[in-house]
Amino acid sequence: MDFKGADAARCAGSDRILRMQASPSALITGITGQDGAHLAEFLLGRGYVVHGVRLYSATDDTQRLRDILDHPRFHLHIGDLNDGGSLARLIRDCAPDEIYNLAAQSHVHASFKVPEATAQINALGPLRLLEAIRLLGREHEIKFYQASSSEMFGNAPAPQSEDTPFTPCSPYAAAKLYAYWLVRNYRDAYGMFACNGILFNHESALRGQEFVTQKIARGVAALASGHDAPALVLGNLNSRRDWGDARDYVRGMWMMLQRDTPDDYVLGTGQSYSVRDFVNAAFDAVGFTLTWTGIGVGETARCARTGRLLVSIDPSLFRPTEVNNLIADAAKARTVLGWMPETDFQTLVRDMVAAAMDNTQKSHGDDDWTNDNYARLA
Ligand code: NDP
Ligand code: GDR
Repeated sequence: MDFKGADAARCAGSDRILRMQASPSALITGITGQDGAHLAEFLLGRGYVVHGVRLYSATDDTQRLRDILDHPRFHLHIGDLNDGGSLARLIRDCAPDEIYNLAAQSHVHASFKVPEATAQINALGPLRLLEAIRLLGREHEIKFYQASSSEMFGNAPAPQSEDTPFTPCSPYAAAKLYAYWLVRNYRDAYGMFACNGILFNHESALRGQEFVTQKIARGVAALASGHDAPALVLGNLNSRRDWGDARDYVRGMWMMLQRDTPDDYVLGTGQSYSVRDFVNAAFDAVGFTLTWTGIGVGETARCARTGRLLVSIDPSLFRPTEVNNLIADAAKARTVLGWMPETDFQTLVRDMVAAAMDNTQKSHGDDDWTNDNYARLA
């Protein structure tokens, strides 16, 4: 071995020893999103050094990270799933023990409008990450988590488990399915510790406002506050989802990477509710009872007491193809990982509406809001 090689081996060896003694470290792509923020907080709580990857942005996109930005074990880096070089550099420089690939164009309806961009990020992005790990020679050191999705099941009969055949119904789901198979292939071909978490819908106060749960929570809070808010305009009310709490799901991601062998796991609650159920529960949380009339795009909901219009339908919000009914069979995660969700549907809805209320209240400077206030205004 020449001097350079011996020196490099010594450095690599001491680096490994240092890392064994130091805190575990994780690289999270999609750090500015809902799951990125919750996972970072969870891992910091477990003593990790956390490297978060965000897109370059001229505006401040770190709102969800405000509580951890100054944490001494948290580091923010610029990177892009569309830029393989940036990913390789980050993996080399941060030398993480675990990588969580959460970055995505994550909006299903938007994927019909920007299918090529969606494929670049959601399908080829994970490929770039896996190749970077392999080309850096770290395929036997880094554990890799891929954010796969229940959308990959499409309209396969419910409940859906790891053994259910996939029938993707959108460019988003098709791109995620490519990444899913890639993870399995890199596991088999190169012996990588790579896992797919096939996660059903999970929500929180940090959920993006374009997703239906947050749209409903914020719309209800605005209507309940009485600040001249317009009625909530929604698309398909009949689709059913298995909605859980994001904080339960980021714990599940971590649990997958703590096993001795890599595998794929479904995470979900096993309960499904329609979008209409979510609307009813959200209005119920502020003391409104709804009266529904009409069918299809003519359906509306009014306040049962005052007759005020609260919900109407816009056909442009329907998707070209819809996923009708998702219900998780998470038995494998329960038995192998010991994972169980801790928040039920009613609590999730109430928490999201309460958080939306707080925001509405702060932005309008109100200070005395109770359910009775809201009910009086309806
Ligand atoms: P979000 O949409 O909240 O977050 C996605 C993140 O990816 C954002 O930080 C976004 O940055 C970032 N991003 C987008 N494009 C790129 C890119 N080219 N390079 C680097 N980063 C990029 O999603 P969630 O947190 O809800 O979901 C996390 C992951 O889990 C996603 O992959 C999603 O598809 C998947 N998933 C989510 C489920 C859910 O119910 N939440 C269920 C199953 C799977 P910016 O905000 O700046 O655009
Ligand atoms: P989804 O979440 O597509 O399941 O993907 P979303 O909240 O967008 O839609 C859920 C259901 O609600 C119906 N819907 C509406 N949806 C939105 N966004 N806006 C509306 O106004 C509206 N009205 C009705 C939709 O048609 C759909 O049936 C989420 C994302 O987080 C993905 O990244 C993730 O992979 C899956 O969950 C699991």
